[in-house]
Parts: sequence; C-alpha cells; structure tokens
Amino acid sequence: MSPARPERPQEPRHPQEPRQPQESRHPLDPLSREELRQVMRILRRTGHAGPATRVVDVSLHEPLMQDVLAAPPGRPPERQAFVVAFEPGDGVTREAVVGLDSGQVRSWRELTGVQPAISPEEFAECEIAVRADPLFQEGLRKRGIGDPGRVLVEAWGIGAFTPQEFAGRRIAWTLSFYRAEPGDNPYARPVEGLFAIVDLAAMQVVRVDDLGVTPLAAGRGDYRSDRVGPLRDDLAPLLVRQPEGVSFTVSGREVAWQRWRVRVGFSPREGLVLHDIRYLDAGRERPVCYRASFAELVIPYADPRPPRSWANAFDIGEYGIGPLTNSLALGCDCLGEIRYLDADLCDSAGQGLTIPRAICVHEEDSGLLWKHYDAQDDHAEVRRARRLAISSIITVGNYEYAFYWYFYQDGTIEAEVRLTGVMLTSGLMPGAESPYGTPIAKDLSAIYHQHFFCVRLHMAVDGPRNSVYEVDAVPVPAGPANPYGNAFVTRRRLLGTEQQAQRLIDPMNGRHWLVVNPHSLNGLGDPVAYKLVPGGNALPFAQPDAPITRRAAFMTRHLWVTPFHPRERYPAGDYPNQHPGGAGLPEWTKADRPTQDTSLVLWYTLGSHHIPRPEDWPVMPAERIGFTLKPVGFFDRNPALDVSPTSN
Ligand SMILES: [Cu+2]
Repeated sequence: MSPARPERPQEPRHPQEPRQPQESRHPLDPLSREELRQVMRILRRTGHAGPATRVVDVSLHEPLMQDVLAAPPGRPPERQAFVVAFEPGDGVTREAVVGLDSGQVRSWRELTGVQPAISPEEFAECEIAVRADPLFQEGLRKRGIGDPGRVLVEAWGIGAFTPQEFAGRRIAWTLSFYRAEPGDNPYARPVEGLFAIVDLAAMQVVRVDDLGVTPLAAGRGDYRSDRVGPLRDDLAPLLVRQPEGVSFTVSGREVAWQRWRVRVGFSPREGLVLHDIRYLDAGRERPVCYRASFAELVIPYADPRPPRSWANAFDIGEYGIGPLTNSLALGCDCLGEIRYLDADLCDSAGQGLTIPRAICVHEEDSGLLWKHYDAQDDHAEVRRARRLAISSIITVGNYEYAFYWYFYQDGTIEAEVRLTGVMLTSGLMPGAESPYGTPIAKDLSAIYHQHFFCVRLHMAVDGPRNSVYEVDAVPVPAGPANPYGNAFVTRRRLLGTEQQAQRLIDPMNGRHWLVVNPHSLNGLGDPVAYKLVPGGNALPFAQPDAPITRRAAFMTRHLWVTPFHPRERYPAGDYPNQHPGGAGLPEWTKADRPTQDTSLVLWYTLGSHHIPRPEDWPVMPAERIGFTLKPVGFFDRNPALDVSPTSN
C-alpha cells in the first residue's frame, strides 16, 4: 500500500542456514547466494561495479522456454544473471547480463532518463537524512515533537510530480508518522502537512514544505497482544496433524503434489514466481502455464490535496517486493506440515542476504470436492478436496499482502491475495471531516484508495501455441426459436490481436476468457482449454487523463493479451519510478500484434476497491481477492474421479 520499510522487526536472516546443493540447479532456479556473490565478483573485476554502485536487482536472466524445454539432458542453457545497477555519481542506470558459466559480462547498456526502484537501503538512508534536516526538525517542533528519532519517515515514489526545479534528479517525497513510544502504532499519528523532498542520489533533503500545523491525533491504535486486552481465552486447540507426513515432495525448487508439478522461483522485483506448471495426466506431463507472477501493484489514493494526491505507490515497480518478503513462522502464518523455501537476494551494496522461510508450501483440507447421493439404493459417494498452497507474505510499509497460489485435484489453479496490515491515515484538524476518507479514530481518517494488481501469466496450455476467446452467455431473443423465452447460448469471440484483447470483466453475462490450444484435441474432438474466471474486481476512479492513469494504464483493462516477448515483463514498464507514463502494456500493444496461435502472455488486472471501515482499524482483518484458472475440455471428464474416498 505504500513504500518499503526495511527496518521492520523481522526474524534474523541466517547466513548459516543449510543451502541447496549447487549440482541440483535447474535452469529456472533463482540465483543462489554463491551465484549472487559470483555475479558481484564478475561485475567488480570487469569494472562494471564500483564502491558507490547501488545494486537494484540481481536476478536470474531467465532462459527462453524453448531453450529450457529443448535442452539436452545434462546440458542446460548457460546460467545468466540480469543486473540493474545505479551510479549515484552520474545518475546513470546500467543493465547487464552476466554469464555465470563463462564468468563474463555478456551485455551491458546504459540508460539515462530512467530511475530504477528505490532500494530498502535508500529508504532507510532517506529517513536518516530527513530526520537530521533542520527545517524538518523545526516543523516537528511546531507540532510538539522534540525527538526526530521518534518519527517514522517513509520515502514515497514521486511519480509524475517531480518539481520542475529538480527535473532529471532521483527524487522521492516523504510521509511521516510519530511514535509516542517504542512498539506503538505510528500510523495513529500522521505528521500532517510536513513533508520533505529528497534527492536519493545525493541522499540530501532538497526541500521541506510545511503546509501548516494540524495537531497530532491523540489516539493510540494499538494492536499488539500485550497492549490490547483482555484477550479471548475461549478457543480450544485446533491441530492439523499429518502423521504419515505430507503428500507432496520438494526436490530442489520443484514441488510435486498429486498430479501437479511446479517450480518455485523468486525474484527481487516480483517476489514469489511460479514456473513451468504441469499436470500429469495418464503418464503425460501436460503444461498449463509456463510462468506466473504478480508483476505490478499500484495503490491510487483518493485525496486530491497535494502532496496527498501524489500518493500512488507502485509497490512492485517502484520498490520491489522480494526484499520485503516476510520470514514465515510456523503455526502463525501457516498451519500444518510445512516445507519452507528460502529466498536469496543482494542488498544495494551487493552483499548477499537470505530470507529464511520466505515461501511456504503445504496442503490444506478444502472442504467438499464432489458428492452424489443415490436415493434408490441409499448410497453416497463423496470426496474431500485437498489443495496445495504455495504462498508468501510481504510487508510494504503499513500494509501486508499475502499471496497464495492454490492447486486443486480437479485441475483448478487459484490465485488469491489477502490484504491486511495497517491502513494509510491522514490527520484531521479537530472536528474536521474529509470527504476522501473514513473517520476511524478521533481526528484521524483512513484515505479511500484502490489496490490494482497485475498478474502476468505466460500460458502454455498443452504446448506453447495458444489462442484466447472471450465467452459471454447471451439470451436468445424471444421468437419461434425461443417460444417460452428461457433460451440462452454462449458466444465465443476470438481475441485475435492485442487491441481486440483489451477487455473488461462482465459478471452479469458470465464472461470469462478461454485460453485454447487449437492443436490439441480432447476425446470429444474439441480443442483443449483453460479458462480465466474473474473474481471480485474494480475499475479505477481516477480520471482517464490523470497522471496515475497514464502511469498505470494497465488498471484500465482487466485483461490484456500480448504475444510473448522476453523483454516485456512489467505492465507499467521496466522503470515506473518517476516515469510520466505510457510505458509497458499501452506502448507494446500499440503495434496491435496478432495474439492467435502463438506463445501468449495474459495480463490480468485484479482491483480491490477499499472504502475503509472503522473495523479495518487499527489493523485490518484480511480482505480477499483473486481469480481462478479452470480446465475446460482439457480433460474428457472430471479429473478428480480417481480421488480415493477418505474415512476419518
Ligand atoms: Cu486497502
């Protein structure tokens, strides 16, 4: 919901945790600690990284699908790293591809006029710089705050609002909150009307604006167990026990469960990534989706008053959610028999760090799978559903996002986000109200906002060449063909080009999108397919020509389809930080390329419309949003027919 917060209390990162053996590496495995070290050695040795270089991203340079799938056994494609680095001295951003087998920098390019993501280290240094600024301190004193050390300062991406006087510089603006004591909830006390503009390259405060004093709200907003209470004591223990162990295996980064096979990746920008999702069908491994990730997340806020109107964080593109991934705790974040995967990253100095238990893999009971009761012989057939959950949780400043990918026994894949954490607040003058927020405590408002996620799905339904159809249910006009008015049919429409494939949901007509493989027919003679079924969704309320709509144009359509291109990874462009907009999907799709019978990427926008409730304060009960991918004629009948009956 807002920017990075690297100082949050988190379980320590243990460099000594057991590591995965090098020899088992698959071409899609994320870079290991040793590989990250090796990349930095190569960059330093070749003069591409110096002492001042800020490393923004070191991640696997993913080989192309055909190179992974066609590689002869024992001869995988070369391991390569993709690097983004920023030089604060000259303001230049550099991208490199580094070959790990060859030890060489394979390619290198310099980019001017872009600003890469704000790193957790820059975020932390910005806070120190702002706290030390005399003008900022004077503003704090006017608000009765004598100790700047108690002020939480967040660096926010300034988007399209870089003041003209600072054009071309690496600029962020700040929001601040006051901690009355350690461990309290700073978002209960926004430092209203006082903000700094910071040059992150020089790490200097370049301007402090004081728009006038609003007294600090007096409420506390406590949520920690030792500060609220009395706590309930009326829940009996509920234990999830799997005495024979789990029914999945984790081998390296590959998870196998029931008929599903999936590789679990991780990137500094997108966090949890899934690769090469396959379904084992009668001895045949059938691909469904080659890569799935949350590729962007933007949160436009509704308050029109500057600088509040600047608040629309791109959590993935402007910050990168990999480093913000929580180290998960058994029994709290996840319940049952868990297998955890770690995440390896570089900090901005190029030092490796590991987030232990960053990704959780476990099974869950999922209620009823199917049932039929035959009254004639009083016989019931019933199966319980189990699902495999692969998940991670991130903390982005005040907000938490929990990402879940669920795999079901009937061939369904579900993506779900749970939104929780603390809402972004603004302070009000005593007795005042804001039309752009919900009063949640005395003199405190939670600002109306929306969360737009863009999920990137590189599909491969039974192979790389797919087409997309939109399916609506359509009533048949009354007449001789429909004498009683009850008839309805479905209408399929090929989305054959990028422009045709920019679509909105239409729940009143049961709209969904079919990803079809025209070359693979099922037993009924029809092409196999998976459908994307929308769940709850929203459209932005920002005006069509608003800066935020230009910068996050992906949110204006629920579905976009593009032919796969390896460089087209992020729907708002590679560098949304301080970008005026137009990059990414709107730019690529101008070409109106064919999206038929080719390797396709679906971009699904998931919008959560958030009018805060008093019940969302001081910490928000998790809100859920998601969508499903369901087989349609991918199988010839219910693929979960062979699930065994259980008796408990
Ligand atoms: Cu929200």
